[in-house]
Amino acid sequence: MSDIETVAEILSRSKRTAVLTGAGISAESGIPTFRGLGGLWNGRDPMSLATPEAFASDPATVWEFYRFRRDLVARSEPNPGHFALAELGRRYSSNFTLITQNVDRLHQRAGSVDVLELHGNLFDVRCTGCRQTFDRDGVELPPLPRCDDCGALLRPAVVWFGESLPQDVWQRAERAVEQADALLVVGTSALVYPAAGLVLTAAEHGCPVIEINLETTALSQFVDHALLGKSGEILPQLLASLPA
Ligand code: BV8
Ligand code: ZN
Repeated sequence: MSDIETVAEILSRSKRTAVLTGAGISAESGIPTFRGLGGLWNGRDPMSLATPEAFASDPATVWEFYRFRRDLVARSEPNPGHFALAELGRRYSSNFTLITQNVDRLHQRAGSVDVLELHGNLFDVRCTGCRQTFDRDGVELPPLPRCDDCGALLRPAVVWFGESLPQDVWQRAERAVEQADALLVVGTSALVYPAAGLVLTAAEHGCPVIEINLETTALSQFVDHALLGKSGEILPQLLASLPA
């Protein structure tokens, strides 16, 4: 286990920093983690709902799941961990890439810009007919929302299990990690691929990997420095230890 000063030293020397976040960074905002949604939502495993098959067979229930999460996130606020990463991004400016698996947009609400959303977001919707994407942030959606243009069913603009990630976003994330000289991995169980593979990519390129998590994870063996604890506490401490 490392300490904050060691990690701050690595970050202060880094010329190109990449960060990969997961649901854990939003936990202190009151948003249950993906595997921590009590593990169940209305008795259903979120994993069984976040699939094209579930949407095809029971769109109303899948939409109920996503409306529940949209409402929860809309009532939540970014926490000090999100704000610390936004400040880190401002200090590193062009040589800082924030990659997230999260769909809650709390990074953007905390001030982070150019966030690479590997799994989409809860606020855009996509038409299953004409494929257009619409911003429905702040909009109360009906049980089965339909496209104003073609009348087909709208779906959440998230990447479901079994669906491929947006190619342009994925390629930018891969390139950022390949070129990084420090990778910060925050609040992810590192079980979902290809996102978790970014950590292996960094390790293969000899990039120091720093993990911030409450516990060890599937990828802790590839990590050079582990800071165990809450990201909402550790990230501000890390920021405070960096030269201003
Ligand atoms: C793909 C959007 C192929 C939706 C998400 C069989 C069939 C099909 C595919 C597969 C298969 N087997 C494997 C796969 C691949 C599959 C996969 O990886 N499955 C896993 C479960 C084994 N991946 C896919 O399907 C991907 N697509 O492979 O496509 C393909 C290729 C070409 C053409 C066609 C297809 C798509 C994956 C994307 C799925 N969508 N989200 C939605 O959100 O509803 S993933 C979902 O899990 C969330 O986005 C979440 O971010 C993500 C990962 O979870 P974590 O973020 O890590 O969250 P988790 O709860 O797990 O962990 C939280 C962590 O935080 C814990 O470690 C905890 O200790 C820590 N923590 C908690 N509190 C704090 C904290 N840390 C610090 N501070 C705290 N306070
Ligand atoms: Zn349409």
